[in-house]
Amino acid sequence: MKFIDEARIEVIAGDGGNGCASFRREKFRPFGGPDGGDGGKGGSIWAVADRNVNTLVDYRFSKMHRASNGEAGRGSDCYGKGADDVTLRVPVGTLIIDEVSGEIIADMTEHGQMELLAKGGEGGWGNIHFKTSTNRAPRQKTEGKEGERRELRLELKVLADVGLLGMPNAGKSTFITAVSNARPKIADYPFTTLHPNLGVVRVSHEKSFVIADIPGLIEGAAEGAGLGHQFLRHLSRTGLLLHIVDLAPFEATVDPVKEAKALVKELEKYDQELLDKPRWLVLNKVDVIPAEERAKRVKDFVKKFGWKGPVFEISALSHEGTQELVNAIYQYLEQKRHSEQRAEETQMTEEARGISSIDPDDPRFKVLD
Ligand SMILES: Nc1nc2c(ncn2[C@@H]2O[C@H](COP(=O)(O)OP(=O)(O)OP(=O)(O)O)[C@@H](O)[C@H]2O)c(=O)[nH]1
Ligand SMILES: [Mg+2]
Repeated sequence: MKFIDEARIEVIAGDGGNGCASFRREKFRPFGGPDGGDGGKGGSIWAVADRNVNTLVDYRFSKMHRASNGEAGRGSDCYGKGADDVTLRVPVGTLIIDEVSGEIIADMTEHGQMELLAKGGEGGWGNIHFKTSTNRAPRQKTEGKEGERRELRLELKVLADVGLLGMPNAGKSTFITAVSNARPKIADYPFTTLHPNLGVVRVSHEKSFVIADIPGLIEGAAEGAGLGHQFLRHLSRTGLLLHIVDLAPFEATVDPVKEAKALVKELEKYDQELLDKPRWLVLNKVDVIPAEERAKRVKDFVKKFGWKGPVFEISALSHEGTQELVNAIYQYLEQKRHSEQRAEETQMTEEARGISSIDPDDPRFKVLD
């Protein structure tokens, strides 16, 4: 499932420094010529596509991006210093649109691609440039030009990195609300969530991922019970599934282990590939379990469920343990991304060397006796 991550920003390039009008004043040189230097250029603002940035979430926190002004020129032939450019790193796939004209300024399709968003103003000229044979003492100078300023909309189509699985009321929507910008409806009745919701989780600066909350699954979903299981298709492109379990069901007759097993069965019926995806167990609602019982309840559950993978204990409501889970997810996704990148690079070098392009059955490569 794709959704559009969006941010609105303002970019303001620096103004150019003014040129200077001044004259050489030195002892024993009564009529020193003009020596006013040029102003420096204002800083420009650039966008660069970076595959290590995943979402636009950082741009919701910092909306205004400014480059410094160039320094003014001074006497004694001093040129003003140009200001540094500012570079904004955006995810590969970001579309940059002028908010006022609606014009697409850039489509950042490739890692490393650089585009100018706002040009810094040129510096003004100092009076040293205006000296002519007839005017040996010019007083002219020009002002620095204003830097460009633009309001921009950034758009990025994103796919979910992580999918939430669980029975109705397990706390999936409460969890995505606790950790992301998504605000789905939360209620204590089953099937509150009717459509998938995506949320962006910001771990820290330039570190973020996307999570999908889907409707709850119940036993018999494959046969159409509850809302069915067609929503599982939204999780097919995710890299990690979180199986959220209500460890403290309100009704005493409900057995969390039985429910968790039923969910895995439904997953199996839907698609072996989804079942084989990396899956972590997230035991939710630990806030309602008395502290002294917690460890035993968790241990019993894991044992009866026969679970060997990673386990997290959280309270989506009080946020206990949610940050640790978010950090672990980010680390996991990051490692995965790096190994995929490495594999891609190795493949590319092998292709360049012609290794993988040689097919032993290709008649062109047959050795002739
Ligand atoms: N005490 C406690 N209650 C929680 C916690 N997480 C969720 N709840 C409550 O459980 C109920 C169900 O939460 P939801 O987040 O709507 O559950 P869901 O898994 O999204 O449910 P569906 O959308 O129906 O599949 C709500 O009343 C929540 O307030 C928790 O950690 N502790
Ligand atoms: Mg929900």
